Amino acid sequence: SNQDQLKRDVARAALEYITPMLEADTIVGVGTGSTANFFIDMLAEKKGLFDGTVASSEASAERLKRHGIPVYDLNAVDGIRVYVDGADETNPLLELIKGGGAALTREKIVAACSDEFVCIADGSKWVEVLGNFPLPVEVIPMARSYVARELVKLGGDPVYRDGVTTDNGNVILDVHNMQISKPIEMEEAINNITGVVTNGLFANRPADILLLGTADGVKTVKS
Ligand code: DER
Repeated sequence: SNQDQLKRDVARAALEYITPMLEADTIVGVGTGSTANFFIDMLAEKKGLFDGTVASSEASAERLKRHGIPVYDLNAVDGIRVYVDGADETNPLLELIKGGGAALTREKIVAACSDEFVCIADGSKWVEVLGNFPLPVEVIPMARSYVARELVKLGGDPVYRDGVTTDNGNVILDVHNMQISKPIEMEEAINNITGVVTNGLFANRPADILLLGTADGVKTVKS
């Protein structure tokens, strides 16, 4: 589909952007989702030019290993030179909503550890105000109902993502109808709810650069 081609375009642009960074000891952080998968498949072209990767999900780790790309435990590496991952929404400040693929906790951890976060997205992810995409929140299972009630107090409409357990053994609430005009404050408010593990707002730590796939080519936006 045309959207798939835009995803390939930004994955290729990300590979070109990181190539000058690749040295024998370089660790690359790798995200989760369909756009990240195109990047993983292209990263295999550079195998041997860098040390290895840290993955933000078991699914991405498996895909990398199928290409013969080394995958390290985060605790085994000193740092991550660059993290490449998709997003469900991005605003002009490169504040993101992530978590569509239920990998938000490990994604946020890998992003936190990375020197530079490169977000790759097709143009449909670009919004002026975050919140049209339901905000994923990872929750300790026993706290699900309590957290849902607290999210309602914040103006949201939480929906349990039935049948989904995260790599960390937790559950996801997708919070609808949130007009997130103050992403940093909302991220902190949700983090303060007891039982919340992670929420999908990447605002306190936005992406450093966005490669946005459009019909007019790949646009580069810096935060
Ligand atoms: O779950 C995630 O955070 C993914 O990165 C998601 O935000 C993007 O997935 P996509 O590339 O399949 O649209």
